[in-house]
Amino acid sequence: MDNILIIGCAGQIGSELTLELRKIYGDTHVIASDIRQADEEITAGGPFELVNVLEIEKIAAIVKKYGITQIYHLAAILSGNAEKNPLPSWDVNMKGLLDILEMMRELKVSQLFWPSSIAVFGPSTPQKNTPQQCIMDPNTVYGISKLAGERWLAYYKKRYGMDTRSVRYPGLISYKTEAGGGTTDYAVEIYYEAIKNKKYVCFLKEDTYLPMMFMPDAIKATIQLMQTDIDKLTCDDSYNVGGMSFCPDDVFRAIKKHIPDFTISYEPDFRQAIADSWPQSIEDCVSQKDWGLSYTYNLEKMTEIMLAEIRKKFNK
Ligand code: NAD
Ligand code: AKB
Repeated sequence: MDNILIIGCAGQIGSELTLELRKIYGDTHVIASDIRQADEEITAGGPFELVNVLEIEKIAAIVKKYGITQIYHLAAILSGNAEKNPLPSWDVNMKGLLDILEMMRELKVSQLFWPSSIAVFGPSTPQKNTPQQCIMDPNTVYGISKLAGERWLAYYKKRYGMDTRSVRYPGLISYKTEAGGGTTDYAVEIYYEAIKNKKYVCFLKEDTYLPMMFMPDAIKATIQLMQTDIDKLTCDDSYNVGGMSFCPDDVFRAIKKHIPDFTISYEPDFRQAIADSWPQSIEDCVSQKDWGLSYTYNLEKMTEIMLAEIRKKFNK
């Protein structure tokens, strides 16, 4: 029986992935952890530990206490926040990962999921249908940490035979938990502002295309990759995952079909340069072939669900 540790369970992905994994593996077999308190749904639904990923001895003690066999390491500082505080962010993103890899090797924990990002790509990368293998020259502290992290995953796999798995998530959109300080956050905020104030000031330009994905598709993909027979996995660093590609104006128009008096204005900030260095769309045929990546949601379906769920939250 697998015992799973999630590090960073209170965030945008962790708050949904934890609940999904508990449905599959059982509440007591999925240990949630974060540096901050998580929602009651998580803390009351199964084991929860308050811990900083940089305190590796404490994480090792948790691993021994629960007989952990798999780790989902989600704790990170995302692109926008990392640019405000580069060196401390590098520590969380990079030292955090290396300590986990080394601790897993020593304690013989077999399987790791660690997410990478479209941020591994940079200005010299082909921007449309970005392939699995191509030039990667990230110019943000977050992107550099993700690219280095991918290489460390491949290193531990090759050198120590560890089962490390990863996907390059695009921007993720969800209604359960706020987005965590990234460049793609506008695509979450816009739905909240549409419901709350019927207007939104966007920090990216209207025609900034980025790869995006609705959270249920991301959770399904993550679990599918982790459950695939290791012999089928040909990629030793991180798999491309494409999802949709849209720009702020596309989301605005999709929302306007439901809220005709919704308005938008544009005040691009420092995140525009980050977005401009990232791909507009991603090619993910290797993921489709190796582990059956597929999608259920497009912009229209996602918009209907986002608006309905946020309305419920705010009784609007
Ligand atoms: P998030 O910021 O919402 O959540 C991260 C969680 O990690 C937070 O709950 C935070 O409290 C926790 N954390 C931060 N520092 C910590 C520390 N020192 N010790 C323990 N916990 C700590 O981020 P997310 O969107 O859930 O992203 C999770 C992972 O997925 C990250 O690695 C991120 O880079 C990656 N990713 C996310 C997206 C996206 O659009 N959400 C896209 C690509 C990749
Ligand atoms: C961010 O914008 O930083 C994240 C990501 C795409 O990695 N959402």
